[in-house]
Amino acid sequence: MTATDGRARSGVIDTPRGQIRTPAFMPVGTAATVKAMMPESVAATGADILLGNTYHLMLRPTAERIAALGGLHKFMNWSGPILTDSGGFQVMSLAELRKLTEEGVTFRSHIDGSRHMLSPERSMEIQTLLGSDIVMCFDECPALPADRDRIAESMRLSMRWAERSKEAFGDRPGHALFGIQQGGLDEDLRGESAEALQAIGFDGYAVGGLAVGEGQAAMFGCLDYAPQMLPADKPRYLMGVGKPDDIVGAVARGIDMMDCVLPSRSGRTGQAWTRRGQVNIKNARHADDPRPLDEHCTCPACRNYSRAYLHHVFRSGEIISSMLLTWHNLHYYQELMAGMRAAIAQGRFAAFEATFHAQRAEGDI
Ligand code: PRF
Ligand code: ZN
Repeated sequence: MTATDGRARSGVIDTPRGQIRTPAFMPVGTAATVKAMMPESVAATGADILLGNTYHLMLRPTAERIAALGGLHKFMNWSGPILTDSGGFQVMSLAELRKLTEEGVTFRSHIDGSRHMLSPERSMEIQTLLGSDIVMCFDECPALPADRDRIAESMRLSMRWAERSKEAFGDRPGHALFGIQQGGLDEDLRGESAEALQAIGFDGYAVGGLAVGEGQAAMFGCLDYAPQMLPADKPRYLMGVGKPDDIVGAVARGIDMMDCVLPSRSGRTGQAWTRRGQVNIKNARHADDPRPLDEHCTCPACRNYSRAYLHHVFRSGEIISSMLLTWHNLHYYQELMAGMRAAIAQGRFAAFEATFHAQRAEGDI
């Protein structure tokens, strides 16, 4: 950690594959690609690290095939750090015929119906085969709302799985293993989970189990206490978050890393994110507009194309529409992170937050 401002932190995580400047946003490269982007373009937006998924890659093309081809970095042509999620969360949201036991989870692939198994041991094996730099523990994330007994039982299972994950991960210099705090919106359960993880000992700690339907106010309520329960001298990663205002609020509460499909996914559905909020490029009001999406943005979509063009290629279903809007959205997210890092370093994070909200309140021009 090089600077703090209130609860917000900024710093650098050193890995053998390069530095991760924090607060960091990790673009999602689920299927060994950040959809619609060349890896060098993703790097040009300012991303230091990508996220990959155990669940998708184990099904297709398989972890064993990627390992035989030299690992995920070489396979997808990304030389920077990669964090991989452990698969449990994706099994619960995507797979069919899931069966959860103490051992792990069996399920059918959403692609071809084939049967598979994931456990802490198998998840560690797959993430090792992929060559992941930051490996996530195998956990279970219950959907909210759920009753307290269900959340407690699930969290304790995740803590037993965290211990098995650590044992199976072993000692791998240059590779990190992160624990995942669970416990829903219950402060005592979050505390119990944080203690269990610290007793095992991890290189970093994630806050899991949020952004699963509880809403921003409830999520921020939990983030008012949950990150502080985790060690101050290790990275804190909020999984699967979020919209720009979620990200700013999370950083204000002590989060260092985040990932979300939102900037890339919404780029493919005609949604752009700018300093002034959300813009739907499909809207007819853009059809004759010669101005860029955001006159202050330096991304290729804003430097070289009009709103009218972006509107036209989206309406025509042209591939360049996804490419340009995804690039813009990822660029905007990385600029937001860079702005927060600078503000924290200079002790003006509160002013940064105020400007961020004021600009959004003005709305799209
Ligand atoms: N656990 C894991 N991955 C996740 C989550 C979790 O709780 C979430 C919750 N927002 C997103 N991705 N392993
Ligand atoms: Zn732009």
